[in-house]
Amino acid sequence: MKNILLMAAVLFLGACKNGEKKKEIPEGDKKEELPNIVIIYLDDLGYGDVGAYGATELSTPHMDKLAQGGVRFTDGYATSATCTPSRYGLLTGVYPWKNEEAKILPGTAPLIIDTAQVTIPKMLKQKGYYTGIVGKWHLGLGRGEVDWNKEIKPGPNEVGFDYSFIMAATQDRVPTVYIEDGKVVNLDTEDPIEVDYERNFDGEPTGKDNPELLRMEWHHGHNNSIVNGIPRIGFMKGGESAKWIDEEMTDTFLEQAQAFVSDHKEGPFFLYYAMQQPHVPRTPHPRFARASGLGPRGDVIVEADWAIGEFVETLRSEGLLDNTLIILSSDNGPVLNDGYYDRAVEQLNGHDPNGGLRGGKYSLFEAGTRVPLITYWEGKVEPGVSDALVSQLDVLKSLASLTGIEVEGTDSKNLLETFLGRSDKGRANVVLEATTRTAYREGDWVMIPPYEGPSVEQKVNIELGNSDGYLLFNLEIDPGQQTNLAQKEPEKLREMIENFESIRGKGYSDIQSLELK
Ligand code: NG6
Ligand code: CA
Repeated sequence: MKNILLMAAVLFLGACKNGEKKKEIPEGDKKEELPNIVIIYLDDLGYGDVGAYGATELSTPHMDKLAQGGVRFTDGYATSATCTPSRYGLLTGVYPWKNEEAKILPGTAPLIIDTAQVTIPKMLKQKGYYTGIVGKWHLGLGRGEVDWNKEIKPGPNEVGFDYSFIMAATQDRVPTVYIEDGKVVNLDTEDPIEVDYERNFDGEPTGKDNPELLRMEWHHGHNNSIVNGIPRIGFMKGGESAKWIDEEMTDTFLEQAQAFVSDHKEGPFFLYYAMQQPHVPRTPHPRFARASGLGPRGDVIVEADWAIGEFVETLRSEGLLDNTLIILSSDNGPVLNDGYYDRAVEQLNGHDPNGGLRGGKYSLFEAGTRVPLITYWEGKVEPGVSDALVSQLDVLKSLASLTGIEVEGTDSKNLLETFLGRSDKGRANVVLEATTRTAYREGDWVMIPPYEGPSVEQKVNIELGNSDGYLLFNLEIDPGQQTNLAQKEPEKLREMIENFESIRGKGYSDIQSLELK
């Protein structure tokens, strides 16, 4: 009897010990138990631009490796089909159509995140995380009328980032300078920067008037100030010593991201590594020029993939890979000609950036917002492929759950178990957005309300999802959204509209009469 009791006690203690060992999700009380978190975010990378998502003409071994050792989501969505709203949704967990300012912003736009709002970095700071952003911001800076020669705020540092090394807007928009913790890097005070999106500065050349100064031609838009022989959106004067060199941007951001990791390896840290590829202008470093055989768009994807490999190698060599959750995704779908002649269309060579989906950047069809989404955490994430419906909105509450933080409100859902590959449960529905126009996915169904406007945006040659009647698709049988079932499935359509309106409210369409036809 005594022996049996003793054995039972030993077994019990053993079980507790095992239980303790198995407790893989840190509760967050002790700083050292918290994992590091990195979001690697690409700009305009399409669903089909990654080998793991079916690309055959383009090689992305480093992203593929993350997909193979992590969870590759087939149904992961960005919150919008363009950059600013999408990034707003990712960082705040709030649907971007709830914020009227969340539209593609000029480089002079004020900050659109309320400094009182919850954001991923702000939330993580509560648990002692050191938080940083390296790369593209595009969420506005200052309160309007920014003086680029003084401290520029509010910006990332006022919404939760301890450290920031950013470009203000996009690679094709002025100011074409890096900003570190609110100050323009390498600025010569004798040569102050001025920026204007309405008027040029006297005597300054432009893409429109000085084609002889260009080494990259503009196709539409992009004909204002010329920097490094590339015409941009917006006018800029001065700041010569501070101007970035486009071909070095990948190395610059990578070095910053690596230094951030090495400097804060004691952890826990959160890094938002917001890469510029493959957004225009596509300017691969000469090491990557012609690396893909698909022209500059392919080359910069290969370049980005290399940088991701280097970055992951830094995590490995610092001994952090088993204690770092990596989330890799893109802010919106792909576009070929986005305003410069760079042979992206001509040199496609059979590559399908959409991965079989309809539409693209700017579109309410699937390719606008369905993007590569991969989670990776050595020894913690159960590798596999997940078809759970997940949105980048959900990163916020899932990270809150991972780190033991309570968050009120937002549109984010805690899908931590799903992101870690331990559950197939996704969200039941998601509102899709293409800069203010919205659509609705529930289960395998997608409903796109009627919208005015062209069905195809001619300049970028992308179908936008505008039509004068409701569109209804079943993605399970029709992933390419070729067959509109609105007439054939009126009951389903009604149910989708009702459920959509219960989240979105009415008045979402610019077409007044929304009677079902
Ligand atoms: C558009 C630009 C496009 C790109 C986009 C923003 C023109 C004609 N087109 O207005 O080139 O910069 O804005 O892209 O100017 S995003 O990925 O940042 O949303
Ligand atoms: Ca983008």
